[in-house]
Amino acid sequence: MINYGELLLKKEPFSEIVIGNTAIVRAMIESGVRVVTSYPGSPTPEIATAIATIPHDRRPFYFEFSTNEKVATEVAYGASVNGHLSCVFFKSVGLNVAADTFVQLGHMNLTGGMVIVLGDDPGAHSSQNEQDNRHIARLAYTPVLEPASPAEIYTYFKTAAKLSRKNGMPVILRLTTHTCHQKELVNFDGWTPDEQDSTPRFDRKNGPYIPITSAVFPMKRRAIYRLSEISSSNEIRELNTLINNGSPKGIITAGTTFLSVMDVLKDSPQKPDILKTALVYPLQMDVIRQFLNSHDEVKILEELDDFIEQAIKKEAFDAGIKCRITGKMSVEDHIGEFTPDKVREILSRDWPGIVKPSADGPVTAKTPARPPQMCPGCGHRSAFYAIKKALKETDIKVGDIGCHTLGFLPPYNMVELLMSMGASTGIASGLALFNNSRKVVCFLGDSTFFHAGAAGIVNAIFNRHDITLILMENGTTAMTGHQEHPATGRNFDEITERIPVRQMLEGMGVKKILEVDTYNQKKLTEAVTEAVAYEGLSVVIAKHPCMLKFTKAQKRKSDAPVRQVSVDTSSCDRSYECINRFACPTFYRNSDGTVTINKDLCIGDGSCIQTCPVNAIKY
Ligand SMILES: Cc1ncc(C[n+]2csc(CCOP(=O)(O)OP(=O)(O)O)c2C)c(N)n1
Repeated sequence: MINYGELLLKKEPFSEIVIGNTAIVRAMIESGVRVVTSYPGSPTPEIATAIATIPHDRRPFYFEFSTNEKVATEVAYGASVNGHLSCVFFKSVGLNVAADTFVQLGHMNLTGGMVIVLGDDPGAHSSQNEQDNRHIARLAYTPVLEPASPAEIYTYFKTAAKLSRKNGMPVILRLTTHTCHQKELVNFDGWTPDEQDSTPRFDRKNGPYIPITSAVFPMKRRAIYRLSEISSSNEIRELNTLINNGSPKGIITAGTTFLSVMDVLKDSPQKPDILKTALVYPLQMDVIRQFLNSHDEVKILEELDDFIEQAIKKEAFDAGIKCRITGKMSVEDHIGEFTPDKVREILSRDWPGIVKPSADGPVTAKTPARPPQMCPGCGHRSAFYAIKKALKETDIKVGDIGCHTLGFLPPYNMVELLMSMGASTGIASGLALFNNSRKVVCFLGDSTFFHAGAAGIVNAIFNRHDITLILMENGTTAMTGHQEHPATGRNFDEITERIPVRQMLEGMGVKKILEVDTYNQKKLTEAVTEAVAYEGLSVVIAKHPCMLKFTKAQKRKSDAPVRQVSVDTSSCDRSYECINRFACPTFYRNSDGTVTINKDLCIGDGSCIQTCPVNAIKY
């Protein structure tokens, strides 16, 4: 097995097949990054997984999971203005949380430099939307580099770090789900460790660092000037790819779409020329103009919005360039990933003489659909099963982001509205206004409580909203891979002060708090009934450790076989409570109507035993 920790610290050059999220860590090390921060979110958490392979005492930089993306950005900013090269990484929608600080960064003088690694999610594999963060980068005057593969992630990061430090400006490295998770053989350079210099270099003379009235215009001017410095730099010019096939037609593209274009054109007899731009904001317009001027027709292929298309068309118009430029032609061109299938579909539609439609039609997934579901033994399942018994069909149920979002699934149907991390309490408060007949119940995970949930709870107390909050405390940030959070008693590297959820709630002034283990279903049903009847904000802490995390830890400790449940067919009355209402995937109904368990799935937690009306489930 590869020891990634040793590999990432190697002083000599080496080659290895790695995913993008691992390649980037070596780039951080070689660039001399001193401070790295994050809040977990797909597709980037494996960057932290790679960091964790390096022993804490040998790690050349400091790393923390901060409480949310905004705080993570602020910690990285503080380190940068203290003279240390820093990096923050998070998922697409994390930028919305960080935005208040992020939008300001381009205006500041980041003396140490700062790379912002954004994991965008075309295809919305694990996000509530496909937001194209190039728009937000533009709003914040922040340059964006977009690599297509792990090898490019590695080189682009190093260039981003260098340019950021040189220009005192943040640089975004925009990754997507597929660049993060793709595997490729990457040739890594050697690395000479720096002296670990801890001299704080913050000097207000490098400012202004107080963006008020008189400072705002000069700061904005400087941001715009620095943007053009970065966009005209030779370092970035060297990252562009130009493929000259001697064609009057050309394609301008970026990121992983480039790989799809290459794939589709493999069997095309008349290959157009291709320009892959490394910098997607701002564009290197001299390079673009030259490409347009040397072609009769140029097609712009980019995932999600017509972002570079608009900039290129404006440039061509202003410069009076005669080349015909086409980009997005339909709504569907703005939606989903630009996989080879999708690029073939577009090119065969727009350039039928060059690309033929696939003879077999679009390749459809051959694997059976696998909808998301809670794990066997999940405490959230037990909670939803019990809570459903306490609520009326007409009660309004507001969900939040996390594994417990899956409570929206049948048979529970316990989530009817969902928005963004920490939003449930605020939304519930709004639903409780001018509402004299329907109770409002909302759910919140423990990591999300610290991330963005607390403010909504304080608001509910402050403004006397009549809602019930069910805090689903499973002792981890489960959905993104079991990261620690402030109530777990550990940070990324060490034991730390625990910040208990209950004490926080008491400190905020919540008067009605009930706490129940979700495996005690009867007690939880009673607690929720009592909480819903209470006037004002009531909180039920529905707690049970994440069983996936727990069983993994158990397996590490011992290989002893886990006990499992079985169904006594002689006493089973075939009411199918375990399948139809508890819905643990372990149970299945045979063709003869009997119920058995899937031994590959059952973890022996026994939370199902109490659901059987005739006690037919036994260890
Ligand atoms: C702004 C934002 N940041 C990060 C994420 C990624 N994310 C999705 S679920 C989740 C964890 C939620 O943890 P918790 O609230 O404890 O619920 P659990 O999954 O443990 O039930 C995170 C970090 C996101 N969706 N949005």
